[in-house]
Amino acid sequence: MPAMTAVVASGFDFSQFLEAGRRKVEEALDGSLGPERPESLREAMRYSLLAGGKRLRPILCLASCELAGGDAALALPTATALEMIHTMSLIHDDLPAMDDDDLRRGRPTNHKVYGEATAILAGDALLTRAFEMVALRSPGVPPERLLKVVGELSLAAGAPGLVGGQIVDLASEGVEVDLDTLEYIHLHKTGALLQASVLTGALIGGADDDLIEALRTYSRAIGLAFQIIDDILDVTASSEVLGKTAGKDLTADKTTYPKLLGLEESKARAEALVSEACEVLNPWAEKAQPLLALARYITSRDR
Ligand code: GRG
Repeated sequence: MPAMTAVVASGFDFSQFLEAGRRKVEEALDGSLGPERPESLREAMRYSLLAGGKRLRPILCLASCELAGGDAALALPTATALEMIHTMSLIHDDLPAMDDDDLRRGRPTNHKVYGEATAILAGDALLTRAFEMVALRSPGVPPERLLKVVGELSLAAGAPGLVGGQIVDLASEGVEVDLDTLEYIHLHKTGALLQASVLTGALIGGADDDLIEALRTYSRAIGLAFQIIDDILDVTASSEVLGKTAGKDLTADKTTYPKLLGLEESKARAEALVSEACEVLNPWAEKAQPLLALARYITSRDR
């Protein structure tokens, strides 16, 4: 069990919150697929989507919707969409043309089981289903809010986000990379979708401009912190615990925070970012307990 059992001083039980969130998300994900044809496509989509994972992005989305005063149930289709985009990015990232990995979420990667062509198409189908979830399967949310959600998801998934970050990441293998470039990679490859997770929830919940601005700062900081910790875990944790191949950054000759700054300084950076993220939510202190605890979880997690 990862380090997630802390009960925050106010009586907020983070462990319970996380478990309840995960259950809700798992159920929604399970009901989100179908009726894809042929069956092999649906199987490949389900294989990766329902393979577990921390479900951090959908949980951030639901928590942020509630902080904005919205009903989290209305954000569930978008939360599902975020996990679909994330899963697609993992399937594509594992392909031989990218990170070329054979272990993900504790099981063989999608292309190892279904072949490269089906894995690419299963990722494509998840990406497009994500937008379907928002546009066609989000009853009760005003269309103007959904339009903004579609905008945020497009920016996060495309060239201004994941794709842009991934391209620079791939181009940086075996090359000396400075801290600015590394931050660019982390903020785009990983941070963009975490930021979209927080912002889309807030938009659905009807957040005002002040809260959106604060959440923009919060999510940028936790997004960067998340990837710094990912870099650290790649060095310090085992493949068994991570559910993916440990030590991959070294093998692929990637520049990481530990490589540039060392383990201690990298951890300190991540912790400083989390403090910054929490501080900006001060005006919403009590209602923001879930987001504050999620930020702290990012630096205390062990997988
Ligand atoms: C095709 C539109 C399109 C985009 C794909 C392949 C790609 C572009 C981007 C790669 C993005 C990527 C895989 C970034 C790494 C992000 C990361 C830290 C993943 C691990 O997230 P966790 O720890 O994993 O939340 P779980 O399994 O817990 O969900």
